[in-house]
Amino acid sequence: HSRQELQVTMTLTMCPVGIALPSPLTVGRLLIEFSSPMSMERVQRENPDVRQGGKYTPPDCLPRQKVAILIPFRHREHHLKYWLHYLHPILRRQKVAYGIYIINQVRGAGARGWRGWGGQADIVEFALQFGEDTFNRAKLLNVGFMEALKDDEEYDCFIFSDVDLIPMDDRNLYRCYEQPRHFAVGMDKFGFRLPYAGYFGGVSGLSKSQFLKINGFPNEYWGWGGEDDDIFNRISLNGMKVSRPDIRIGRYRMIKHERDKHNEPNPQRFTKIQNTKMTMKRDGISSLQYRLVEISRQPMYTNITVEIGRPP
Ligand code: UDH
Repeated sequence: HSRQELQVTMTLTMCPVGIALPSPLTVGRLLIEFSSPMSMERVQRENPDVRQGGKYTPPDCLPRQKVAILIPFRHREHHLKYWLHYLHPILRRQKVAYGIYIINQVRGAGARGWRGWGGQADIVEFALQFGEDTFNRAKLLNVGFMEALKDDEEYDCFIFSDVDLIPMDDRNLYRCYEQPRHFAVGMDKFGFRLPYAGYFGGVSGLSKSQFLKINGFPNEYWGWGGEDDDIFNRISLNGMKVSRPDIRIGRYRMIKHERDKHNEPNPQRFTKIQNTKMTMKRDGISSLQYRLVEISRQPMYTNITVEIGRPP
């Protein structure tokens, strides 16, 4: 640090821990809609203080936590634009230091061999999608945890968000808490209520030590469903409790969509979640294997492209 930098640092006070209501920082309930067209150029234009790779540090206070926001991803570019459009300004108002990571699942070398096989781009794209492997949300999030820490070892909080979920109230603070946090308590598709007491889906957050205590997330849930219940079990089995915002504040809008290809409901999920106690020690961040394909720093986010294999 130069002398000048040190002086600036010393005069800054810590960013606020929580939000005393009403707060001059947050605005409360937000209007969220997905009908006006959105472009990455607009998001960039409206967020000039976000640094390359989707990183931000509050300029006027010392942040208490460094938060990595991890989004499991495949073919949802349209949703991502809205997510970035809404979340960057919210996170800025919340005075968090953060980085956004998109964890993009791609198929291995076999599929890429189709490229150059000739013809039009859309045929190649069809071939790529047709030959795709089953999606695995929790394993992608484990990859995100590892890669975010490789990028910046100072991250001490990890927030895991689906790409299609937008908070409707900026008092729902994206940081880590004494206990693992479930943020998405009231989604529109569930009538703004928790669908069941142990629900941990959509958007959640764990500190680095909470995440390591549960051995991260399971790698063996291929396809849709069950992984969030397994994570809830891991939390309870390790003597922790889930914390949540007030139901009036933890409201979310989901961008409507059809079920994706290659993410069909996993029929094994009901039996698997009965066995978390046995599986969590061997299956998790300690057993994670993947092949990193590419890291690319975009203006509004960091893209981590990865091969995570396929179901046995
Ligand atoms: N995801 C992708 N690409 C995929 C599958 C999943 O990016 O192909 C990610 C994305 O971040 C998504 C998350 O994983 O938000 C969860 O997957 P999901 O949105 O499919 O799960 P959800 O429970 O929807 O929200 C299930 C399908 C509902 C179909 C309803 C038809 N009316």
